[in-house]
Amino acid sequence: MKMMIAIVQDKDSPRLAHNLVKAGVRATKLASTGGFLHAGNTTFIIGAENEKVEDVKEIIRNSCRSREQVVTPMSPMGSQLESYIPYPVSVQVGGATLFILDIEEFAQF
Ligand code: 2BA
Repeated sequence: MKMMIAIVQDKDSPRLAHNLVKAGVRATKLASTGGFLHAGNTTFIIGAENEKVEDVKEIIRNSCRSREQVVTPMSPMGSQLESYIPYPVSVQVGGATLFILDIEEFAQF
């Protein structure tokens, strides 16, 4: 069994949740925050049998889109505010960031 941890954009979260339920895949959704953009995103925790992992990857791939996001960087520490001009920069966010871990034991009581 594997633990799949998928970090996705909030906009893709309802579609991914729907597609997982439709495929009979069990998942837990957590509200999370990206460390770089400080924007909300959604983390899915999915316990999947080994033979289901590729199917789940496909569902995640098909449910999530990559998007451009424009951010204005925060002022660098110690800089003179009057000389700091924050230029917006564009970053490419997601599809999905996926971690797959081995599960030593799975139990439900
Ligand atoms: P954030 O940390 O808010 O990052 C949003 C996007 O900003 C990233 O998209 C990437 O394009 C850019 N970015 C992040 N850190 C950067 C840096 N140090 N310099 C320049 N650009 C940077 P994604 O790579 O698609 O990541 C989307 C979200 O997935 C991240 O939101 C974070 O919540 C999570 N994530 C990505 N890689 C991770 C990792 N190695 N470990 C844990 N979480 C990760």
